[in-house]
Amino acid sequence: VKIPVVESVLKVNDQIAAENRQDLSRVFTLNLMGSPGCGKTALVEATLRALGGEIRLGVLVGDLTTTRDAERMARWCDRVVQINTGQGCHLEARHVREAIGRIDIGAVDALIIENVGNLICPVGYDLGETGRVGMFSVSEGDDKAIKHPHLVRAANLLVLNKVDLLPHVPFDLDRFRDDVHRVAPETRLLEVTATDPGGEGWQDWISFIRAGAGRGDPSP
Ligand SMILES: Nc1nc2c(ncn2[C@@H]2O[C@H](COP(=O)(O)OP(=O)(O)O)[C@@H](O)[C@H]2O)c(=O)[nH]1
Ligand SMILES: [Mg+2]
Repeated sequence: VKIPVVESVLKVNDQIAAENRQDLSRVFTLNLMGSPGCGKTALVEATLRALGGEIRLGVLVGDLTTTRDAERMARWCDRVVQINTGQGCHLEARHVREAIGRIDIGAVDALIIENVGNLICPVGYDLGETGRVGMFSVSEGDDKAIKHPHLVRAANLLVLNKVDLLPHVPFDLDRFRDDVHRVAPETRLLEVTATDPGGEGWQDWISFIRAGAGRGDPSP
């Protein structure tokens, strides 16, 4: 007897991600993952403000139901697509596939995908991105990196946001840095304030995007 087997969701996802990767071969595509409220949209907004006149940027943003984030970002960029996932706690490659069909992807050098706010579910789904950015913020507490090692390990770059709040919240920065280093010794950690950009971490973020723009391959 031949028993029918349903292909795994992840296998199908990987196939679609490979198609995305092909279509995005000249687009520096970042999959931005972090908890709800860590400042993902704020980081994207500040990036659009800083680089919008210089680099052709596009944004995809995943959210359960609203278009609030897309509205915030559309103030700075014409190429914004909102993806509503309904009950889904993460973006999948098929969402990105559909969304890149809605913008003139040939006119985009760098694409930021704000994933659904979640530190766990998005990690398992390849979207066809060039690189993954893991984001935390100081108001979440200094234990979040060590408690989410899969995200930390999966990320090509880590961002710690809201460092302006360090004087006001209990957050042991050395401990956080040590934890990150222990889990992913090679991965850079940029410390930023998305709502008041400036300083070394912010400059490194801007340089990272400038260096990648127009390249969809992760090699240097
Ligand atoms: N103090 C401070 N607040 C921030 C910073 N970045 C974002 N926020 C605030 O944190 C809240 C959540 O930000 P948002 O960008 O919506 O986070 P998202 O859910 O990850 O997209 C908003 O009220 C932002 O104004 C920051 O660097 N410092
Ligand atoms: Mg957001």
